[in-house]
Amino acid sequence: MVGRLTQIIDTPHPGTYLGKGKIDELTIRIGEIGATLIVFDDELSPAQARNIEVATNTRVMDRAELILDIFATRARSAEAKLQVELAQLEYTLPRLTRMWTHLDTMKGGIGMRGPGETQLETDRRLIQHRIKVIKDRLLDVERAREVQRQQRKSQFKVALVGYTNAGKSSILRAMANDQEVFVEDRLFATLDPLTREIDVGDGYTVLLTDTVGFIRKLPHHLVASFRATLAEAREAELLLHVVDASHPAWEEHRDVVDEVLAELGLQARPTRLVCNKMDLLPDDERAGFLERVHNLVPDALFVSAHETGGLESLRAELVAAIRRQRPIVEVRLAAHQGAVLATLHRDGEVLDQQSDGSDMLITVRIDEILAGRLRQAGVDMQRAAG
Ligand SMILES: Nc1nc2c(ncn2[C@@H]2O[C@H](COP(=O)(O)OP(=O)(O)OP(=O)(O)O)[C@@H](O)[C@H]2O)c(=O)[nH]1
Ligand SMILES: [Mg+2]
Repeated sequence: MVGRLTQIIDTPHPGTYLGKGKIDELTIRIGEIGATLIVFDDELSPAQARNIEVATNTRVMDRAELILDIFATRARSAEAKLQVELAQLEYTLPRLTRMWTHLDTMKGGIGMRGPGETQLETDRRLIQHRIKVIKDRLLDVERAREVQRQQRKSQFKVALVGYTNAGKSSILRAMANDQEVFVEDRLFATLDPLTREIDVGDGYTVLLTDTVGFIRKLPHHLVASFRATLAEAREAELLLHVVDASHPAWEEHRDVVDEVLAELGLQARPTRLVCNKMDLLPDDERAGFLERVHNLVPDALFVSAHETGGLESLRAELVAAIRRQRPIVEVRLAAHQGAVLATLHRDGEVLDQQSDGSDMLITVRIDEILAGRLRQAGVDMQRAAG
């Protein structure tokens, strides 16, 4: 970066975002420092970007395009690559004319079609076709995922969500004791949802899923194309909202994440706030931080993915959540209740099965929905200890 220019504006200029004076100032600065690219930390309309490019004679990139570029370099799985490409194409479509401005001069007289225009239409069609192909492929991936999900139906599902760089992958890595989980000190290290089975102690396991990080002013194309990926989060019975406790703007980050969760229709999902990187908080800030969080979110957890034992409170909370949401029951079935037995095996997690005379005694972990169904059907069922 060679320079920075800021302006506080109530309403951006519809044509050029910045006012005329600021555009002139920008043009002069560009000439002085020899900048070759202008990056705007906001989303520009296609026309605004084009007008600024023309006025300054310099390539313009807005916040959305920059984030899309970063995503493109991070995408590793075929699915993530498709999602990023889709978002990029959808971003490009209304901006196509910009690329053909150099052909404007070749345009003929009034009412004639210039070569630029024809090319533009061809490009538009090609892009629209490609968008359709990608959407179809993503649907296939989504179906395959759905099958996988069905197979893991009975397990307790938890998803890590949060602002980029909060430490979601680090938590998954530490909990799963899996060094292959990718962690890096950069934005959007994770694009693909990754699920690991985690032993949380006391004989309980959970399926923990890591998800793509959120960011302020996330381009809406990206939110749309990552909706499928975030379907994993939608499946979760518990969301762990991870924040970086050492980041000065953590409260703002938390609000952004809450907004995106609401956009995804997940605002009512059981959620725990997990304040990570507690090891980075200076001692003199610790008390103030704890008090602030306790006032905002009384049941928040405080953890460190880097310290030994730094995730114990989270493990304990996961055990407690399973106990609350997934009780283990003992079911007594008579010989004629084979259908119930089949249901327990299909929708529950059978832990033990013994015969008691002509009856069957089954110890099974079930969710509230199945418990309700069994109760209604008058099945002999008792909550087991543990
Ligand atoms: N000191 C300290 N650093 C941490 C902790 N947790 C994560 N980090 C560091 O924070 C950075 C980001 O960690 P990630 O786990 O990649 O963060 P993320 O939330 O998965 O980020 P995205 O995938 O970009 O959304 C890495 O450099 C980690 O080593 C922690 O508890 N303490
Ligand atoms: Mg990550």
